[in-house]
Amino acid sequence: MGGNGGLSSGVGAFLQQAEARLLELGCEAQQADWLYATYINPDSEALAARTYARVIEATVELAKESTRFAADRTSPEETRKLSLLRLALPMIAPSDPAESRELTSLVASMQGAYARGRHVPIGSQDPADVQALSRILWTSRDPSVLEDAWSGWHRVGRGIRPGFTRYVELANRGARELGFADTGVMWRSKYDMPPEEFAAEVERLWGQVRPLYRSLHAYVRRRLATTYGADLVPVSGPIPAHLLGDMWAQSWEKVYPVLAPPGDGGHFDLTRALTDRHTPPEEMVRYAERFFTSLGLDPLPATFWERSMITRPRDREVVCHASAWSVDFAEDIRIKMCIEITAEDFHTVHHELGHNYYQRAYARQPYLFRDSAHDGFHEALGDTVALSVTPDYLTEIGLAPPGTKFADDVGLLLDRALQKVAFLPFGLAVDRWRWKVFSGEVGPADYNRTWWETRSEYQGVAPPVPRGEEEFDAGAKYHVPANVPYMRYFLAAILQFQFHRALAKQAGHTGPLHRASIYGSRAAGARLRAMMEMGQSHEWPDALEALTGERRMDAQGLLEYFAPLQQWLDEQNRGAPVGW
Ligand code: X8Z
Ligand code: ZN
Repeated sequence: MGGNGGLSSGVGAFLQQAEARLLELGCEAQQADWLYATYINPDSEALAARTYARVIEATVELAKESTRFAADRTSPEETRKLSLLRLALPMIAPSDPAESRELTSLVASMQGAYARGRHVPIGSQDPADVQALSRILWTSRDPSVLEDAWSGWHRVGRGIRPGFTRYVELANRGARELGFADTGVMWRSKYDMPPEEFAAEVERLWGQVRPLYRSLHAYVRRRLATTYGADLVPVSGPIPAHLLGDMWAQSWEKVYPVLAPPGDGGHFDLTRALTDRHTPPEEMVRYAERFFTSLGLDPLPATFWERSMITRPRDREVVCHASAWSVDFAEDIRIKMCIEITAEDFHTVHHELGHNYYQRAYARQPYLFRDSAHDGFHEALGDTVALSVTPDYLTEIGLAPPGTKFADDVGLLLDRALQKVAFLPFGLAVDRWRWKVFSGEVGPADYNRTWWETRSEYQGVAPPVPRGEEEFDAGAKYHVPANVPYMRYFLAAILQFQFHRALAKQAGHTGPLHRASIYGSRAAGARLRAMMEMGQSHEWPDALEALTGERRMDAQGLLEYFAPLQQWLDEQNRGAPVGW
């Protein structure tokens, strides 16, 4: 046997053992984390932290060991696996066991603090959680009620700040042991390109969509000023964050009724349609499952229905923020959600099943390839499918009775833009801020000021009341205490339109992109499946090409989708201030 073959089999055996060990520890950690997230108590918290620490310890050990294999002596597949070892986790702890336990305990306890957050709203006796407070943000048009719900929820950040500060320190120490300058650099290194190039790539994509966002922002600001008065909504400054119908001002569709194009009387209310027919939570999931099976994908396994958590249990504390799981990295897929019967959750169920269908499609890959091409792909999948929830689709499945009057195209597109275009700068701002925190450019003394500077810069929104450093408003957004990287959602918000455009073409759609639905298209489903089955085995441009024929992320699909709206917004905004 030649030297090359010998070394190569050395690396083969190493990877085989590494993957087996990580799979076993990974399953254990998933099981403990599932128990924790669906039954928060000190024991489940300790177990979740301990099992996660074990995964990190093993990953670090293996990643360090892997440096003994010279890259020129390994096959491309082996080389990719070796580099993925270092990037597999969103957090690396220092190798000191006490510090590693401290870090994973901190993350578990920050998540717990977030889940336990409560505020008694004005006019109520009962503590309300983030879902109930969010509902006030959607429905009330009374600025003082909105401000109270907003400030009340954001107080949760105060208790999260000390843990977060220490977490930044420890997670950075861990990332450095693996050769990254800090945790932010580690996050940016997961995109098959140098981390600096990724930061520039994100800015390029933002540049493509920024004019559309600014047009939308200007229109929304002017209409909100009509509702709330110029005292509250400045003519040319940032919009107060509590008036946009969402706790984080990240998607604005809840305020559609006050922004609707003049004369639009035909807005179909999906929430109303679902509640009128007393849709049970399980049926919400069935709607989404039927969409995926219409594409030729398999029905969900029986265990999905037995093991998922789809409503908030009455007797215990849980993490309600929606998520999708593959507990054994194979067939044991589940969702965890506190489903409410709303249009938003109808959409979120599609989002979560997108994760599950992706997880199941790549389950036959070797362990280290069981992930999406990049994390934006994972987040985009279900949203892509949900873009096909069009008036024609709703009519076809009987959720909208025949003859339902829908809003005209501008109305529909405005509603969609409030969900998707409004989201873009928020999706960007969260990690633009965290990257600076991890790099040390922003220290704890400036956390809150810079959080609002970043949000103001990208989103053009401002806090409703002055915020000092005793607050920690970033901590009031789930993904910050839970250590979930956020740039993935920005990428997904763009990719889903690129996917949708390619799949609509596969499905034989002609005409405007926003009317396309891929429901029932086996051809589109086959494309989707082929891409999902690749998992992380190839660099993401290969996966993108398999689905779309293109190798670059591109916002052109999004711009094409919203083109009629862009034109309409420009007409509406003529002569009015744009920007902040
Ligand atoms: O966190 C989520 C999903 C789970 S991955 C419900 N999303 C982001 C958020 O809620 O902030 C989906 C859209 C953005
Ligand atoms: Zn998701």
